[in-house]
Amino acid sequence: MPPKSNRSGRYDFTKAEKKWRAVWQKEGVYEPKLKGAAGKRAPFYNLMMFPYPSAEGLHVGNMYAFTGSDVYGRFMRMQGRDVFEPIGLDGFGIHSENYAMKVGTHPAKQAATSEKRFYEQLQSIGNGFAWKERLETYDPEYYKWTQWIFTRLFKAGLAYRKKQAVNWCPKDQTVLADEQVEGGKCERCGAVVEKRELEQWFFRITNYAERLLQNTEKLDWTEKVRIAQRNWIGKSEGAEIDFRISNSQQSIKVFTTRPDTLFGATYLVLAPEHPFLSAAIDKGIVKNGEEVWEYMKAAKAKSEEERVAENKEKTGVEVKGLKAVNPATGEEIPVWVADYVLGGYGTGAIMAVPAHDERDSEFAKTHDLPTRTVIKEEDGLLIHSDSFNGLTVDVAKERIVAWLAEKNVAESKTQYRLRDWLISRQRYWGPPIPMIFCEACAAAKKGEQKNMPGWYAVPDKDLPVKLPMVKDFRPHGTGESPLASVKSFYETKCPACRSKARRETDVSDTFLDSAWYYLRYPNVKEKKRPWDPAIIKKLFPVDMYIGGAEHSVLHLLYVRFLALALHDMKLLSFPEKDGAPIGEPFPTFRAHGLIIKEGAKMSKSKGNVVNPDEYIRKFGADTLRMYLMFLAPFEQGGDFRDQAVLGISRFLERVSRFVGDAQNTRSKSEVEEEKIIHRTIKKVGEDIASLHYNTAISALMICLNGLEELGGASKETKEMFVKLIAPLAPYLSEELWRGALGHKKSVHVEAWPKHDERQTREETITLAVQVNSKTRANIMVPAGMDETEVRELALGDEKVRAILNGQKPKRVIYVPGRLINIVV
Ligand code: ANZ
Ligand code: ZN
Repeated sequence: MPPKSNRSGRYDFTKAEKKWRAVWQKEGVYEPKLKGAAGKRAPFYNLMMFPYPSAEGLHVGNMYAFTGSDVYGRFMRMQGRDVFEPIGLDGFGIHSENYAMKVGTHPAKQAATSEKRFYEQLQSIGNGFAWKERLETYDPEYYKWTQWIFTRLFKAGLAYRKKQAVNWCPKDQTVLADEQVEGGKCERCGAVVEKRELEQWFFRITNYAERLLQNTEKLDWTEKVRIAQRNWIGKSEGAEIDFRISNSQQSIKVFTTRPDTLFGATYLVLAPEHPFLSAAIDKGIVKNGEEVWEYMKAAKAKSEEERVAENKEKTGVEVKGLKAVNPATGEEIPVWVADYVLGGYGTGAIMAVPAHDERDSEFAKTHDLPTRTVIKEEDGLLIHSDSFNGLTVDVAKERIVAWLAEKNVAESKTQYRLRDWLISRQRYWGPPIPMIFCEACAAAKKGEQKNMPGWYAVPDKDLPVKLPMVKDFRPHGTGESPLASVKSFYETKCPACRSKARRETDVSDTFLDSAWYYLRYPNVKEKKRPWDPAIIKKLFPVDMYIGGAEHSVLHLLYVRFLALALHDMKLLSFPEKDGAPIGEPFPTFRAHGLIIKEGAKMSKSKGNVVNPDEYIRKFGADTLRMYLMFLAPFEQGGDFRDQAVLGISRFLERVSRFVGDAQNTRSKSEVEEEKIIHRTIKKVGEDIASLHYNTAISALMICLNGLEELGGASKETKEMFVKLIAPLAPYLSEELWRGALGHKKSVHVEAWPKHDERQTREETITLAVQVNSKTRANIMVPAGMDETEVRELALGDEKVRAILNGQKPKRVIYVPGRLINIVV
């Protein structure tokens, strides 16, 4: 619960906030000029990640992120830029659908309710949103183009179908997204999640792996997010090596980053998914087929995380009746199946080198398998490796691959961890995948893409494929989307031969909705095309993108992939900026921190969720905004403390009184006044530009203290001060600007004040503090400080006090500009 308000009634924020919101809207203060040539003001696209309308309405975490982004946007507007700061709702998807199910309503109905609530809240927080350009991903006007993008990716060969195992909850009888699986269990009911094989749509993001990786180096992004992307793409350079299976014509390819350790490969391990296994069992050449089969089945039901967990027991079964041949030594080595080898990475098979690989070593110990050291610990050179002995690892890597390549049993290979983007969701609340399958064309081997007989994209004129309103939107447990039981939906005609055909009934992943929303914002009025090339050229790439670090990978990679792909298809074109490669939508990205509540994570069960509405009602939006920004550096996040809100509330009251007071228009010292305000201008400007809002706010507090001590300030000083708080406290600043200070136009379109450099020069000097002529500390003091003050400072220094330990100084010698010596 927020503490009691301490408002004195001087500034009625509830009234003022309502009034200024209406005025801003009427005057179009936050509506930039999107069309036509850039006017006097260069455009600035200030983007924040849009929210998905969760159950509880706007969360204080959203508010924290939005305010931080808005402060920056307002600052840029005052720097003379024509700022575009849009907002919308990411309302399609599993989150929203699950919530609707939980409260027993239809997702479409719930969306309407959430929309109303969210927009009301978003209005109240005081952001400079361009309200005319808002969008909702579930609006057919929007998802028409989401579907259009899908069809373009399909036509470019970047969308394809493949069978893949999906998470299946046996209790809820539904497919789950990866995010809905926690520790191998269903997040809703706790049942152990199984795997099911389903035909699904994928986007070929892996085609872009190298470019995404290379480009990452040139983006001005929060470092940890860049690192996360690099790791997610996970480039590994190594080789594929063939191991022949003895007494057969077949061989198994392994992927290794350490071909230099080949002489130490003492057994081979196949992933339980490896196709060679089931084939060999079918042919009857596996002596313990039954046992291997059981193991394969059990392993496939486990989650990947579980399988690769470091401390996990390394289980496995020897595949009896099979032997592999180490191509370097010619030795026969055993073949095993083990779930620590993943089917979806590399070739799904490894050469095990227990002497030099941690996991292999554990496995070998557990199952009593041989180990051979091939790299000497002392000097790192090869041993037990024939003609390669004595080489360094790096040289050996190359030479061994070259040697095997000549015999045609190896080649260099670059491997990425990144997988293709799984688009299909067997759910209801999403945009239907705009594809049609025709049996007749499939039989005749016809289709839009050579390798996908029978498949056609829905023609543009038939978009959007509208999501039908169906009562029965819940997953049916068949592994199919609920749309698969809506005949009127799926029955259609083949776009090519007009025979009876069937629509795809899966919907697409929510991440597709959010992979292009930023392109649509300035184009929401376009009816006939997704975007106007002139607007794109003028406004893109986005100047500043702010959002959560939890989106380091999925969203932030998808969105980059899609922009690059659309560029390559010539469907999108915007210029390069700030050294970011062409087609990169976000040259600058900053991740904000997270808010906790009095040391604990906010959660409904703990009852400590901060509801912004209550604080806004009690203290006004400005107080909450400023408090949130004062907590900690924006990129770090911090701890929300109820009582601390009062401090900011009092500060804003003081600002209101000080600026509004018509009596105090003169200070005791104009010289001091100038110094104070110019230093503040400099400091606040630098801090806001680097998102250090907390220190900007403390500078404003120090400034007000100083001015109050001087007993007043000129109108000019007050005006400058009001401009400085404008990005942080948009309502109060406007009230003072147009009220007490008597201006007609909004403070938010004013130019940021310029500081006078001469006034800001800090004339400080460093003094050595000695105790009995031995230097014990250094202190910084203003150049003109008098001796008594310097003495006090020196004696108060912590280190000096520790040394004096209560002794009274006999004498203090002061050498101005150099040192102060305390004799005891
Ligand atoms: C032999 C070896 C010796 C390996 C050694 C490592 C160290 P990164 O860097 O992540 O790409 N590996 C290959 N495919 C795998 C799969 N499907 N599942 C589990 N592990 C797999 O890792 C590449 C290394 O991981 C490969 O190099 C392989 O083990 C293993 F001293 O081969 B190595
Ligand atoms: Zn057909």
